[in-house]
Amino acid sequence: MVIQWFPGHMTKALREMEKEMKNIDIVFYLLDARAPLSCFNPKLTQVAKNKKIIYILNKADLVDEKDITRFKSILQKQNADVVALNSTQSNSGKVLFLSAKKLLEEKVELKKSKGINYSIKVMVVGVPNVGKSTLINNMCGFSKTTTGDRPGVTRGKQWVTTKEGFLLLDTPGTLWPSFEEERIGKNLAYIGSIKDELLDDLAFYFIKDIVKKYGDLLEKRYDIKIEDNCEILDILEKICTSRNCLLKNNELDYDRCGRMIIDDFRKGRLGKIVLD
Ligand SMILES: Nc1nc2c(ncn2[C@@H]2O[C@H](COP(=O)(O)OP(=O)(O)O)[C@@H](O)[C@H]2O)c(=O)[nH]1
Ligand SMILES: [Mg+2]
Repeated sequence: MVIQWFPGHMTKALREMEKEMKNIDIVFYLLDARAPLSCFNPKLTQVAKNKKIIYILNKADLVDEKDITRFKSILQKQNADVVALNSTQSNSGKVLFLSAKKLLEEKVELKKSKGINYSIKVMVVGVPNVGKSTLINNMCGFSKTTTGDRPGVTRGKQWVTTKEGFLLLDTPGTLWPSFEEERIGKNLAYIGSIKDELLDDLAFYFIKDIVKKYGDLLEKRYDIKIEDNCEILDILEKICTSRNCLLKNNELDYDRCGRMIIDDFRKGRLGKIVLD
């Protein structure tokens, strides 16, 4: 599978984030809990260097607790705070105020001693579609920024203030010019960080990548039976047939079927699946 995309506007966004970084106290680095290691953007990590970081395993509701524990222990090796979150659950973002305040206690206290009521400034970063805007809305307690289940919904600079006196900066999702491994690119595509129009046969590769570990989830969701050594195309065909994905001439509609499978995965309807 060849993944092509044009990171031009993302390069610009990264440059703007780099400029803004000097005003920032802390970075909330969002990672999709289903593929957190694939979500690590080397460019972003570079931009956020020397900053206090909280890693957020977002969409934690879509994975098992044991995977959260595994990812937490990997990330904690980087000497950073890690918080698992479901940003769609109201008030779940509250824990982040506490974590951030703790990390910045010294600065806030110092300002206080000078009579300044300091607002902690947070930059919220992560690949497209990881839930940045959803988290910000959650922390504000109402819908301030635009969210959507596709990359590139957030454009331009958006600061918002919370009741707790935090200033949050939403940022456009950023990718990077080349993936070290094809697997990373594919994982980012499955979780919706890369525009779907750029990808052919996504569902084919998705099934191929997960069938060994999660074949039973496919069987259950689509009411099919997957024999050992079954070809991937056969599995797609079974799903097509079972879901009645047909073209006008009664041929199987693999495209529609593929979109359905990917959408089911993204919304968590297939069950709890991790890719990393
Ligand atoms: N299940 C689940 N879905 C989430 C979570 N956070 C965000 N989403 C969904 O992911 C999609 C992308 O969210 P958005 O905030 O626009 O991502 P952004 O591109 O990083 O700003 C939306 O459909 C959200 O409803 C979460 O914690 N759990
Ligand atoms: Mg957004």
